[in-house]
Amino acid sequence: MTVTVPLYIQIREALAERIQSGEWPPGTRIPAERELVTEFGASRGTIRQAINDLVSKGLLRRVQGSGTYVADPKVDVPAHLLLSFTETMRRHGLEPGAQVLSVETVPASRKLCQLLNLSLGDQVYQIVRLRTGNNQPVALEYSHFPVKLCPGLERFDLQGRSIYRILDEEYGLALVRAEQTLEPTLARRFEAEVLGVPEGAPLMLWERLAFTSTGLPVEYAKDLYRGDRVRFRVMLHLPG
Ligand code: 16G
Repeated sequence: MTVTVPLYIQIREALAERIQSGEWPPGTRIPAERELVTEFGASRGTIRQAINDLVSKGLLRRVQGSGTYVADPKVDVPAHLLLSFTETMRRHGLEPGAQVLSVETVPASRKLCQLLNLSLGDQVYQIVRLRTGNNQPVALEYSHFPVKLCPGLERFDLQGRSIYRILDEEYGLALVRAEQTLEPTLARRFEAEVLGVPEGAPLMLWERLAFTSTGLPVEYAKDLYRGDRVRFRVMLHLPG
C-alpha cells in the first residue's frame, strides 16, 4: 500500500527542517503566509495548517499584530536523572522560578498512605506551584510531603528556594532515588490558564515518588509540563 503524505505535512517538515538546521535561528520572523503560498505552490489553508502544527509543537510562536517567529528551543529534560526543577533549569541556562499557588495541610488519602507509607489520619503538605524558566511558565507541580517528616515546611521560602534543598538542608532528607512515570495529557481549563496555553494543549504528566538513601518515601508529585516547552531525553542501554 502506498500513502501520499498530505501536502501540509510535507510543508510542515520542510519548515521544521529550516528551524532545526539553524537556517532560521530562534527569534527569526518567518516569511508571510502569502510568500509561503508562492514558494510552495499551496493554498493559504494548507500553509496555515502547517504553521498551526508548528505552533502547537512549540517550534513557532505567534506574536499578535506582528507575525510568526521561531521559538526558543525546548528545554531538554534528562528523564533518567533525579534533578530538582531548579537544577534542571540551571543546566539549561534558565533562571528557575516558582509561584506558590497554594500550601495546604490535608489528611493523606488512601493512595498517599500507601505510597508514602503513612497511616490513615496522617497529614501531608499539598503544595501547588507554578514553575518558570526565565519567567516563562514551564510546569505546574502538585507535590505532597508527609508533615511528620518535615514539620514547618510551609514556613520556608517555597518561592525563592528549592524544596529539595530545603528538605536536605533543614530536615536531613536528601532525595537520592525516585520512581517515575511519564504520560501525555491535555490541558484542562485551570491548567491552561495557569500555564498560559490554550485549553486542550498537549502536556506531559510526570508522576514521581522520591526516596532517601534509606528508602524512606518523602515526596509524591504529579507535575504537568508544557509540551511546547520541554522534551524528555533518556539514555538507553541493552537489557541484561
Ligand atoms: C521537580 C520534581 C518535583 C519536585 C521539584 C523540586 C519532576 C517531575 N518533579 O519538578 O517533584 O518537587 O522538582 O524542585 O521532576 P525544587 O527543588 O526546585 O523546588
